[in-house]
Amino acid sequence: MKILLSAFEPFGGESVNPTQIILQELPDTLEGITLIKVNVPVEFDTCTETVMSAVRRETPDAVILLGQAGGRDAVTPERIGINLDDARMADNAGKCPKDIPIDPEGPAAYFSTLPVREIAEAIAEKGIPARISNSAGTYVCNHLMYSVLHFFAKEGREVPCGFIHVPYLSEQVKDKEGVYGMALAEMSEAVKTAVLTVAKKL
Ligand code: PCA
Repeated sequence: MKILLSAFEPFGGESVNPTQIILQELPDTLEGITLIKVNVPVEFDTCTETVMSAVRRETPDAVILLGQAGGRDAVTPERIGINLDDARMADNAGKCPKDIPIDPEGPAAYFSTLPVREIAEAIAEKGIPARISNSAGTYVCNHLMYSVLHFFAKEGREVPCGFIHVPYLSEQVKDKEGVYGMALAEMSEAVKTAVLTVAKKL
C-alpha cells in the first residue's frame, strides 16, 4: 500500500513550514505502508501540477495533503475545499488572486474523501488537540485541496484524498505572544495516526 503525503514550503515570512519538517521526521515505510513524500511550492499556479505529477508517477492508494494554519490550536482535517481563490497576501510567486473561481466550470466545492471524523477522533485519543475544520480558507492550501479532488472526480478515480492543516510549531511562536504552538513530536504522531486511520479503511 502506498500513501502520498504532501508538505508545503515556508511562506508568509516564516523560515520553516511544520509540514516539511514532519515529512522529514516520518519514516519511508510505516507499518508496511510506503510513504511517498512530496514537497510543494506555495504557488497557486504550480502546486497542483507538483502533486498531480507525483500522483501519476506513483499511483498512490490515498493522498493526504498537509499545510500550516498558523494561529489554530489543533490539528484540523479539512472537511471541504471550495472553488475560490481569494488571497490576503501574495503567494511565493507574487500572485495574489481575489475572488477568482479555481475552475469556472467546476462544482462549488468538494468534500474530503478521507475519513475526517475518524482521523480527528484517533488523533484526539492520543491526547493531541484535533478537530474537524469546515474551512480550508481561500489561499493556496484550499486551492490544492479543491484542485486535486477535482482531478480525481473528473477522472472518476476513487482515491481517498483530503487536506490536514497543522498549527504553528512551538519554535515558530516564541516571538508571537498568545499564539498557540505545538511540539513537533505531537504533530508527527498526529500525521502518523492520520496515515494509519486512512490505511485501515483502504
Ligand atoms: N498553508 C497555507 C499555504 C501553505 C501552507 O502551508 C494555506 O493554509 O493556504
